[in-house]
Amino acid sequence: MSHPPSKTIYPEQPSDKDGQRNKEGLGELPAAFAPLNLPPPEEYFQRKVALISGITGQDGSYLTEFLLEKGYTVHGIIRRSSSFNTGRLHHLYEDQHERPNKFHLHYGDLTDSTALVFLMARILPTEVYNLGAQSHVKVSFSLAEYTADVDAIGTLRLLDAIRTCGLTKHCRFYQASTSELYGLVQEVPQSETTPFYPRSPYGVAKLYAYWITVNYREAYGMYAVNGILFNHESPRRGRTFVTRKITRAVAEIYEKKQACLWLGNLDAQRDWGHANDYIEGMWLMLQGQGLKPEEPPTDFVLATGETHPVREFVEKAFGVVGIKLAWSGSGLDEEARDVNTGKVVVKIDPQYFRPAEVELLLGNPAKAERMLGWKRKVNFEDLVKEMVEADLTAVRNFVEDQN
Ligand code: NDP
Ligand code: GDR
Repeated sequence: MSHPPSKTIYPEQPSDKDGQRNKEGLGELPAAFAPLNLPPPEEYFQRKVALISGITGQDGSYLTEFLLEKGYTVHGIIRRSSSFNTGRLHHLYEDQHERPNKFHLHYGDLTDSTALVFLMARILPTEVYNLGAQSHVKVSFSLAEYTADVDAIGTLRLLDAIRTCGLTKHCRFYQASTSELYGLVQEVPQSETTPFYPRSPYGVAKLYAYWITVNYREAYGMYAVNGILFNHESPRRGRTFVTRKITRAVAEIYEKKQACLWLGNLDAQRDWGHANDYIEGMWLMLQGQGLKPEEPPTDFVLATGETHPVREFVEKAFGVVGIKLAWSGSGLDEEARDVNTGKVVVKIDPQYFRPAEVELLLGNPAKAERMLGWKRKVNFEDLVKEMVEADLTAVRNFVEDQN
């Protein structure tokens, strides 16, 4: 694939009153609309400055730690919220005395182009990680338009902010793409070449974001890549995602603070890895690892290559606190009892089912392993154990995180 020239032709200008084309016409302009007075890329890239959207989320917090460790200056975009939304970053803020001027938060929103352009021009990042999203699949059925605005058009806004500031050759762009693109899977396992078939407004919005990232790479020669990441979890996972909902409930049930865990589809299968492993993969994608100098950037799947049903996650999580389950019934009447006490600890609630479900995800990370030298480190059992143990500690210490 060859890169197009770095110049673009301005579109025809509207006719003037006499029906004549404006004689001054804009003619050929550089790809950037308002180039800042920037040094050439080689000099510019001496700095290591990251801009992260979605910094307050699970992945944003791990990525910030990772990049600060590597000596980056990290800027994050946070949304105005009437409640506290920086809990996952709190410990990094406390480190400020040890790393002065290395970590900065700015108000902004993926729905606000002006703010994005302003931040881009002020920060002049060398790497942009677009992790911001309405990321809950079930919620996207209720907030379909909003999800499209943030997840799809928000990605376009961020890419255009880079262009507007004349940074197309000066900054690298990571797009948080997702295994939800595969949806109704067209092959098993799924790789970079598997056709997409999204099954939710979230998946469809992310499909636009995927393609606009590819398009800007091809149209403007931008270093823009998609990381197609399969589910990744951690103790920092939001509590409405199934893994964290389960591990928190197991801890609460074990400590006798909750009676029963209510879930939806137990048969769905996911390729679950640890978020911290996936962060390194994101960064490697922006370093050009495995690419020859003349090769354009390329997209990668990050996955474990294993899949497990939700039911198995439930069993393993209860197993960590020594509770063995006995399942009975089927469909909406399925339930699980604690074998020792006979109490029902898992039941089904139809409100947690989705209008269209993604039944099976299983990723093939071979390309990332080969080109990036990336490999997940944490296995399924250790992931479940770490999450349950973290929730046990939190429940015992009355910690109510806001995740
Ligand atoms: P989270 O839901 O934990 O975090 C989402 C982040 O996006 C939060 O910081 C949130 O801010 C922010 N955000 C939401 N709406 C906006 C907006 N309008 N403008 C700016 N920021 C906004 O997600 P994860 O950390 O788990 O995921 C990170 C990214 O990776 C997301 O794009 C997700 O779709 C994608 N992804 C995640 C996978 C996973 O398994 N975790 C797998 C594949 C892709 P606030 O804290 O204020 O809500
Ligand atoms: P997912 O994650 O939709 O894969 O998206 P989630 O944990 O929400 O669901 C996984 C599977 O579990 C089933 N399920 C339930 N899900 C939730 N949330 N709550 C329940 O009570 C419940 N019961 C069963 C679901 O039906 C589903 O099949 C996540 C997000 O992080 C996305 O942003 C990301 O793109 C994908 O992972 C990869």
